[in-house]
Amino acid sequence: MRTRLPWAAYGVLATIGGLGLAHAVAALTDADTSPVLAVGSAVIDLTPTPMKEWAIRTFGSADKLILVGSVLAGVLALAAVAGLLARRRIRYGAGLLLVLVAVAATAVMTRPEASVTDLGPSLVAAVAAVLALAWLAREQAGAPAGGRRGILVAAGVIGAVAVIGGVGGQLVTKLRLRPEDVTLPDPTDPAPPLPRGLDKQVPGITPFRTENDDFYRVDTRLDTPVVSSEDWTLTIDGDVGREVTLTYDELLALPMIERDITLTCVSNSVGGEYVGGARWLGVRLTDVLDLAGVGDRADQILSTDFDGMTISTPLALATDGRDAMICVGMNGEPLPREHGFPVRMVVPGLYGFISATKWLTRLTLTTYRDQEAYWTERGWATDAPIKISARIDTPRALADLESGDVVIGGVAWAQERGGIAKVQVQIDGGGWKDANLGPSGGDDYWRQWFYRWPATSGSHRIAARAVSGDGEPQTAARAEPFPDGASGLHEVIVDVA
Ligand SMILES: Nc1nc2c(c(=O)[nH]1)N[C@H]1C(S)=C(S)[C@@H](COP(=O)(O)O)O[C@H]1N2
Ligand SMILES: [Mo]
Repeated sequence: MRTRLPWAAYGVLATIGGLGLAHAVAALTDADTSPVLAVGSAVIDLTPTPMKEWAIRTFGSADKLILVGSVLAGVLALAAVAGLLARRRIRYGAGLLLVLVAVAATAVMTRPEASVTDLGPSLVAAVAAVLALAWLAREQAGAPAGGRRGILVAAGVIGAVAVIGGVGGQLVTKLRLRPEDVTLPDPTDPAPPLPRGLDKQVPGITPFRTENDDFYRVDTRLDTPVVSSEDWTLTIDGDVGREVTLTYDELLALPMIERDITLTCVSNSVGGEYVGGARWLGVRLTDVLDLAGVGDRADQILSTDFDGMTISTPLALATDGRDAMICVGMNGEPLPREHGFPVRMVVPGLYGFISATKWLTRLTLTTYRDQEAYWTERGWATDAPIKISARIDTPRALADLESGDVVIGGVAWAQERGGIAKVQVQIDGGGWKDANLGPSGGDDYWRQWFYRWPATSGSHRIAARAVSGDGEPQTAARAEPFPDGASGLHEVIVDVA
């Protein structure tokens, strides 16, 4: 036992050294090819949808951290085994390390837009880890005579490489993530000023406008892509009259519209956080499509991001007169990198997974029969309008309240259904009472609401429901997010003293 434990540690140390160095190389070249992240991304792509949904529900926004942590833990466990094998024969240990790197390299190369240079970090990891293990093994062999000094030096050097590589890689990535300095044009078709919401009046209510830093983020990536506006182009191809490619400056030269739109994720559970309201600046999608001239066979717009990830949007819905946009700005600033810099799509009324492509580079006019997008391959719906929904922001579930005047408040949305006409509140299964609505930010934007409740002591159940402007009530029928969005009423239980 005493002689084995150090060998397990050598395996782990050698692997950490290799990974640290690979992380630095990845940061200096292209941020997504770090071996651990590549394996994590592959796991995301290969995970069956129900399990992915379970992970999102259970871990919320920590899901990716937990994923990367698990991958790392698995790798280090195998690295310990590699160390133990190396005790018998260095070749065996090195062999297992090479198998690990081969798995990572496969994950790297199966990314849609992978190129041979993306293998750099994995190769560095392989060479560094094997050399490190060999060094430790040699010092260990000489240990009885030469004492422990040689091993300590080797371990120190390898540890330092791991730390410097890891921390250095993070610093370089941080630098690369700095926003680019671009100037956006003023909208030719501006949005009216957003009215003052209920933010001040109703403590605990969701702000009427979501700040960029607070805007939910949902995508399949483990890193934040760095796409430069100078290298960026948008190509419109497929069933078109002529293929068109636009540069960033050419896009900015087109007429700009500005709209307040509430974005929603299909993975949002009833009462969940994956929804946000922002002011978007961009070009009308139909203006861009018109440059190429859409043919008469296409029924979907297959959009592709810089890395080959695809999203499909029903052509008929995207071009039915709604304010579908190719966006460059969010809340008065260039798009943040997390939200798709330099250019993304936003289509009001459709869940993000069939409309809101970030880091957009291509629009292909095609058919659902001919081509499938990322989530279509995984069983999600192709037609997924956002479901009418009211959320209770305050009081929080299981809150302890004082009896007397309690203000219940939240937000509700019914994009492309005439907005919100009514929100109603129900206490303990009694009659539905109309809530007060905040000002309107337009039909594609959410609406704040509040209801004054004379709370009496005891445990109470509060429910809310919305009715859309075109007269459709929110359904109470419960559905999970898969395959076309959650439904049901948001309810919270509170305790009144
Ligand atoms: N390139 C790319 N775009 C994407 C995604 C993605 O995984 N990759 N996720 C989509 C989903 S599911 C949603 S809900 C929205 C979320 O946009 P946000 O992160 O800016 O809130 O982006 C969409 N655009
Ligand atoms: Mo989503």
